Amino acid sequence: MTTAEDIYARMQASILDYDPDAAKAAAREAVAAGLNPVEALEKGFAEPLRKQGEAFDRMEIFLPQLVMAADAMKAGVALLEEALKAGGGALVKKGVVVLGTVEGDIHDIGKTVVAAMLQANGYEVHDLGVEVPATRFIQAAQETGAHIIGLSALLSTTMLYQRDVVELLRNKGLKERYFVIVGGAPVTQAWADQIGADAFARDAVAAVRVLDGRREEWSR
Ligand code: B1M
Repeated sequence: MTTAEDIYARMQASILDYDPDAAKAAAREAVAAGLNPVEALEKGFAEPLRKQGEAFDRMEIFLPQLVMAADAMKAGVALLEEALKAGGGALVKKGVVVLGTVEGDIHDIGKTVVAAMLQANGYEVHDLGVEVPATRFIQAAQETGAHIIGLSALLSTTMLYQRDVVELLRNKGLKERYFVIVGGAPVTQAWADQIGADAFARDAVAAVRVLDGRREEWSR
């Protein structure tokens, strides 16, 4: 009998082997077996991808291999996305979010997962993509009537652009109008406090929990 651990092992192997077809097949298996898509994503794909990042750091693998590992994960995530979105089934629209990866940063996997989880839990999400300039976040928030601006950053250099967005909002007298949530691998609660963001979330599940828990602040 195939267990969840067998499926996770196949998912992990697909990332370590840089094999998008195997990633898709394993993700399909995870969905068919009814595994929790959040857990499958974390154990099956995110853990081995982080291992690849560490190997890259130690110069055991090179950038093209890291790109191939990420591409394999993206192929698998695309199949899990529907299951992630179906998970919440919320009928009430809780709020409008504009979300993107900040200027200078091309990492989009975590941001896409956050977008899927928020959508699954009743938020209307406008995903602005990657390398989004501060002015674009604000323009999109105004155009969509957003309550929340979500800023993802994966590099210790680009997290500085999260601060730029908060500062630009302040300079335009718009800071009180939007609830700003920040996240990404190098981002911490201390950083969020330092730059004056309203909230920090460590992962996609926490992002939903934080926004759900603080609704009165951003619907003010
Ligand atoms: Co990059 N990269 N990378 N990379 N990469 C990191 C971030 C790094 C830690 C790897 C390492 O060296 N060990 C390192 C950063 C070091 C630092 O600044 N401290 C690094 C580097 C250096 C670079 C380049 C500069 C390498 C180079 O060119 N020399 C370059 C940067 C290019 C650029 O952006 N300008 C680069 C490029 C790439 C690839 C293109 C190869 C690829 C990205 C492909 C893609 O996204 N399409 C890549 C990858 C895959 C990684 C690692 C290995 C994995 C990132 C990932 O997708 N994780 C990463 C190592 C690591 O993170 N430990 C690394 C899986 C994803 C599900 O998790 O993105 O953390 P994550 O998202 C989570 C949470 O962070 C959180 O929820 C998500 C889901 O649970 N979250 C939020 C994220 N955003 C949020 C927003 C929120 C709330 C929560 O609210 C709004």
